[in-house]
Amino acid sequence: MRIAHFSDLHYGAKTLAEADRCFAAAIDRAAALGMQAAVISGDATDHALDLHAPATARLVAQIRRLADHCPVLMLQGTYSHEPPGTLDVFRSVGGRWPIHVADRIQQVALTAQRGWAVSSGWRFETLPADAVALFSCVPTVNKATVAITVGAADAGQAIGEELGRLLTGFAPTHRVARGRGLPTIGVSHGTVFGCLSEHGVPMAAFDHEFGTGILFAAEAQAFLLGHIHRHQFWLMDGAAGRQVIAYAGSIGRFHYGEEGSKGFLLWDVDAHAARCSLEATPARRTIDIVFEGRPDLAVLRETMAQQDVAGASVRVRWTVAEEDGVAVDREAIQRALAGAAETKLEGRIVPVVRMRAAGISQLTRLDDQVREWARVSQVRAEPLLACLASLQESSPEAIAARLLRDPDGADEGQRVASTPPSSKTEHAPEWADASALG
Ligand SMILES: [Mn+2]
Repeated sequence: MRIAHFSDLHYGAKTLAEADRCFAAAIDRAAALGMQAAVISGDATDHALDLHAPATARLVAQIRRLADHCPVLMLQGTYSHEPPGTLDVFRSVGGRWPIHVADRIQQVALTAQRGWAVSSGWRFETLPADAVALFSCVPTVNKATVAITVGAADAGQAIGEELGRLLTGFAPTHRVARGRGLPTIGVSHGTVFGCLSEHGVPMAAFDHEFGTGILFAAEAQAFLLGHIHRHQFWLMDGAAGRQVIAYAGSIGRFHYGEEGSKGFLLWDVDAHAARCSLEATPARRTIDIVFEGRPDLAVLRETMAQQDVAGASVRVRWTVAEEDGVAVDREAIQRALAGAAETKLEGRIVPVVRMRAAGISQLTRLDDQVREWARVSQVRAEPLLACLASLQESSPEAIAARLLRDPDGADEGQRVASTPPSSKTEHAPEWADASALG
């Protein structure tokens, strides 16, 4: 079975042009490639949309167009992007083929008549006789609901354990389906432990929803994921054949600094194997130019001359000391960026907190800057460096947990974190501003 997997469309007021250009192209391409079913794995919208918003009309029109090509399955995504109830309207949209909205844990069979048959409970007790493919749907888990039941501190772990049980519980139905020669497909929206964000940051906190182990344990051939905006995949060859887990990534490039291609996934899934390939969308190109200090117009012009600027979105960032702030010529920067489709100028002004620390901005390492600031401010650097190290090495949760466990007897670095670096009160405002050092 050939399945088109779209994710994280993020239709919204500001994202409309990018989302709609990319999604429209993706639908055309997927239709040309002969998709037999379409899955949207969450975050169809970027925020709550009014009915009269242009983004609503465009999204509904595109989903309708998709449903004229093949059956569509839409999964509930992150609540802040897609508030509960957002997808209800698509149940009434119609089309040549049906649109199914999965906003609870359930299994859905695609039938020989190209309809959707839905399990009444969390899984089928008996697989429908006319099923041609089995989809197991795990929409966004509402952590707040779980926290009310088991307490906030245990919610993350409880969700992990329950999801593990749930996914393992799907395995017998997947084995039955496989025995009948049917492709089995998991669909979910969440964070896989250790995956890479679109900015290249590994997601390695311990409150993430899944490890790849529990996803593979569902014994679905394919696991279609949404939430992380960067395409990536995991493979395993085991008793259930070749299993593949993959994020489609977002349909377009919604932020500066996002790495990698954008697109949708074309999946080929049968009872024993799955494979997927990324089909690129015409996502916008972004160029990021960063100055430590005042933007140098000559350097800027030179950089722009080396880039293919036409049609690109260009962001220029700089950091200047408060006293130099007025001297940045935004008009001149805009002129240097002529030809760009969109420009964004972000100046950051560092308050005057280090009157006698001339040259601190030339220090590239943050710990060197802290040492220099401490020297100038005549405070001890060690406790601050300990704080810095713990910020770099520990997760916010681990630091908070340590402080809660031992609020005043903790090590020196933690004590300093909650009090100004000196008993002299005149240092307090400086400390408050010291966060701007970096
Ligand atoms: Mn998203």
